[in-house]
Amino acid sequence: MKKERYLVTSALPYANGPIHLGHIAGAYLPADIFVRYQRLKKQDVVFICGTDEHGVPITITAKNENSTPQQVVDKYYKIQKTSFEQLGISFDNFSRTSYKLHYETSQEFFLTLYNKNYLVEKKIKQFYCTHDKMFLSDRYVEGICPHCHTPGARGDQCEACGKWIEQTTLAEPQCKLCGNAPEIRETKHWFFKFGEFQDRLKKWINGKKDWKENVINFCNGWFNEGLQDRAVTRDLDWGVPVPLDEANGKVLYVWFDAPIGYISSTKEWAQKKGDPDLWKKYWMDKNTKLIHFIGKDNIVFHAIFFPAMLIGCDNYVMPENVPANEFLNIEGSKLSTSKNYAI
Ligand code: B3M
Ligand code: ZN
Repeated sequence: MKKERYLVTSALPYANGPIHLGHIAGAYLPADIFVRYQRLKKQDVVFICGTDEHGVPITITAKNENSTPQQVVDKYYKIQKTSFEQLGISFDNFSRTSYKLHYETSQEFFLTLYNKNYLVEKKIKQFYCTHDKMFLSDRYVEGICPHCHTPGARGDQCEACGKWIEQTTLAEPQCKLCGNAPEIRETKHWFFKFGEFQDRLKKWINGKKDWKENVINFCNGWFNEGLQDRAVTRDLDWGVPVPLDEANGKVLYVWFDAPIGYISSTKEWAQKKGDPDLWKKYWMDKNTKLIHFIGKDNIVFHAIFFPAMLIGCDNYVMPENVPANEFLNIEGSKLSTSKNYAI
């Protein structure tokens, strides 16, 4: 019998705290069960993971712990890796998005999309904190969600309704660092033209018969509203530098570089095996079944955002499935590292 080839990924945990039971139940244990089953069936399986070491969750933790982002990720990478080993989660490779190989892979990806005209430069308005002297990307600002009106919505996404937020539409915005109301200033960013991929994505997802209903419904909600251009760069001093001369001081949005981490981790695995090109068989041969195990808060990134990037770059396989699991609640509340509510 011909072997089936699987590339299985578990969401890359932010290296901003120890992993908790919610992570394990959502993205790691189910993936590990699936992988072990396929291995027993003698299928060709590679199980990929690693720490997500960029973005505001890391820089905010650094501020809170009075240390640097580098110290934070070094500390939690070790703690998380050890936890996964002790739990017996059987990754074939556990990498880090701060590795040079990942920087190169992400920058190459950005340039490919840029050269194909899928990225456009735009001047936009962003919140700026005059006290902390910085633009308030993503989680640096919180306010009232313009869609569902829940307080505590972040500058990139509202956890309550799951919608993406154009940060200047938040009501009563507050800087997460000092609590002051930010002012609005102009800055320049690169936007990925998601709209161009809507028809292909919609057709692709709605042709899936074995995906979880919650995932398909969630995606259709996005398509009904219409996919919009989204900024994939940020004004931050921690992250993968944008590989353009005129982007001095800007970095890639963490949700742009993080999923590419699956590719760089597979590259690292291939290098360790002594066959550096082996990763291509898993990412570029259409017979591969790519499966992303995630928690349900990451659906849009894995079923829409990353697949659009993959289509934009050509010759990559598309996910075969995106099993997204529900949150594990304790006493009615979701476990969360950033809210410090976890076991
Ligand atoms: N680090 C979010 C999370 O831990 C994010 C996942 C990245 S997967 C590419 O929920
Ligand atoms: Zn501030």
